[in-house]
Amino acid sequence: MKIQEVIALVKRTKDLVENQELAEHIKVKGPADYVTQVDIGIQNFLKEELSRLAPQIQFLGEETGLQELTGDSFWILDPIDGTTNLIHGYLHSTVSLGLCQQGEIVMGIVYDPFREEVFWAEKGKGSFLNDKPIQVSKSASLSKTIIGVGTTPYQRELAEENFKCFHRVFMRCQDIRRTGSAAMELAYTACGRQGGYFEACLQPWDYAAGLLLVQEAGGLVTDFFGRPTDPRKAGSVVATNGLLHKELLELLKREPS
Ligand code: 2AM
Ligand code: CA
Repeated sequence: MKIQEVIALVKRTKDLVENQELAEHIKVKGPADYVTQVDIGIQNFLKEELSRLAPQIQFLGEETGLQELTGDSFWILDPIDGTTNLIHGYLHSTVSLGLCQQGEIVMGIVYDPFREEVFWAEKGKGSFLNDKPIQVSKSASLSKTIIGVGTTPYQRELAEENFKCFHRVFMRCQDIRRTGSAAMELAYTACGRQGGYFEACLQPWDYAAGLLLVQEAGGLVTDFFGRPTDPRKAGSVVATNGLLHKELLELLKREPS
């Protein structure tokens, strides 16, 4: 199976992502947590097509939730990362697909149909945006870069601590940004549009693909405590160009309660 075949499949979701009528068919999963007919349509389409392309690989998708996976090899799909944006026609949503083998992401694709941008990476082979290689930014200081933040909208009890972190980071960097799609934040970190990104309590499908994009573009991904990210588990994510990592982690230290 070649990554270009998988990319071709992922790009076939464009019409579904851009179908605003389907995006308005919404089901509430939890606080600030929604699913639309677009999410479900894309997941069904890719699940079926991927099993045709590679029948031996298992499947984990956001809309089926975390489950016991017995095999060594499985896809991790977020059919729409940035569902709230999709519902509002905000045009910042991505399809995120990773391939996990023996606990490691070996292939990652983040597709933004609104800008026709496909970010992709294979383990050991670098990261690309469409047909061009990409690298993380070269900024060695927060003061010279943008930092993306994520608000963990479904766990409002973390808001006070999160927003204290945003304040600390904002005072040190050029500016902060918030796209509403974790996969897009990671892709933008991989191609150097921003020096880094962080968010508490993400799920594997939010960051599986983006994690590899950042690593293969020369960057670093850990949790808030600097520990390596396990793509099979939920947790916090800090992604940077590597040079900014220590400075950013320092600002994310939780204050003693
Ligand atoms: P989603 O659009 O696929 O739901 C926004 O801060 C980021 O958090 C988005 O990438 C969003 O992904 C993700 N997110 C939203 N609800 C979530 C949940 N219940 N668990 C984990 N991630 C979630
Ligand atoms: Ca989603």
